[in-house]
Amino acid sequence: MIWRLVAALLPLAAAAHVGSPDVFVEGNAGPYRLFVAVRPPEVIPGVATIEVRSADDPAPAVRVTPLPMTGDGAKFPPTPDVCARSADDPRFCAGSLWLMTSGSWQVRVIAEGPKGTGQLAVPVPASAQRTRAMDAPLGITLGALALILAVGIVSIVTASVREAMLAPGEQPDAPQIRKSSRVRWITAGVVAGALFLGSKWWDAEASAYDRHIYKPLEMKLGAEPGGRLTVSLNDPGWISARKLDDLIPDHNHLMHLVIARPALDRIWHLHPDQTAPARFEQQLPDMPPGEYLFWADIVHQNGFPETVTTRFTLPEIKGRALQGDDSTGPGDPAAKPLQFLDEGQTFPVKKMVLLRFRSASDDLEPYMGMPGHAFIIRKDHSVFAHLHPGGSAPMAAVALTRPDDPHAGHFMSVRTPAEFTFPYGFPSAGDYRVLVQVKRNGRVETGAWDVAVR
Ligand SMILES: [Cu+2]
Repeated sequence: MIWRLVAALLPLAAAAHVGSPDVFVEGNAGPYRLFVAVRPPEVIPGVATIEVRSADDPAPAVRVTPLPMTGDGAKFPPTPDVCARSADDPRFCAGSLWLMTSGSWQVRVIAEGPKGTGQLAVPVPASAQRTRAMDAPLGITLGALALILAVGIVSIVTASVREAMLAPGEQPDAPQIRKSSRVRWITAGVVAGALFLGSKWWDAEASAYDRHIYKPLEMKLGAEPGGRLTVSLNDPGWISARKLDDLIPDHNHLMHLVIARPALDRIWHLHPDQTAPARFEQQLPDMPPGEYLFWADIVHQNGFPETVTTRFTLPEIKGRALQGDDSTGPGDPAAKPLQFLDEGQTFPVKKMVLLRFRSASDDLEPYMGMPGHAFIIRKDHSVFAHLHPGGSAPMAAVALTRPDDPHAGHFMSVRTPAEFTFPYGFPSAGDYRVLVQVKRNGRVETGAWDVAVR
């Protein structure tokens, strides 16, 4: 239908995390410390916006350029665009970049200043998320204009047949009036036919476009009272490039499975083993019966991350104790392993912030190579994000942007500081729960805090 006029072409947003498409990264571009936010556009091809804050004073000049994560395109970055410095804050700049196709992208941030030049690559997954509907005023205006045009064509053709050959002041005779009335109906038919075919063409374009819209993977679960959980992933059909046999480990595991009770009072962070492509298995610990939320983080070979989510009711599980990197918490919500330095603060919507945590003692050990892992979950479960001190981009994707650096996938592997931060921007106003996991004396400890975003 003409009313379904689709305002734009290929909408786009990130698939990693749920309801949290923007990418936030803290890292070094050579000698400069940068905080970068990349906001993927709503349509593809579309414009991503990039915001860069520099920790250095004076701030380096920043330029940005997009390139595919892998393949030949990754070797030939286009000429970078200037990141325009803010008038009120010289350490902040903003820029925009076109992303032309769905897939795994990186934005290269180039900083240049008195200390030299450096680069930081930010992984950006791009996928069409929805069809943007035309807004009502524009639709009504265009519809009215189309109607005027259609009526205009019919009246002009009819009038020309009836009166074009007459001398001034002469009246058309009866046969001419009959002829013009026949022509009116024929013209109206032709115009209606053209409108109908135009509408069909529009629908065909719209449905071709719909096929590019991101369709999340589906997750089917099975659980036995003895604790065997089976996870199978299913592709409902999206771009042909999506495969399920191409997963790569992200901080040591092919899948990070987070299970939470709906009240978010307890989470389980598990790492199922892949038994066949798209098939995983996990031994659960003891768990009370009831409904649970599941989020599974995976990363494809090209660095494209996905979070698969579902709800599932477990029977009472009498399982085995957690092993390896698997963990659960908080055991006692009052006993927090860390101090949240921004506790009680109200956070802004979308703006990049640093969530700051400090350990009272200097005894934190790396947990899967990192000082801490954070899960940000909106209380209504519409947002789920898995963060690390380096940001919201998966470590596996970060590693792909630095193929020559064997440690790129790890924030740090030896010493863990007593204070660390998670860069993030809350996607919407609401109440969130922030869960942070650290390791101490060989045990994973989990803290939970409530955060208000307005
Ligand atoms: Cu993690």
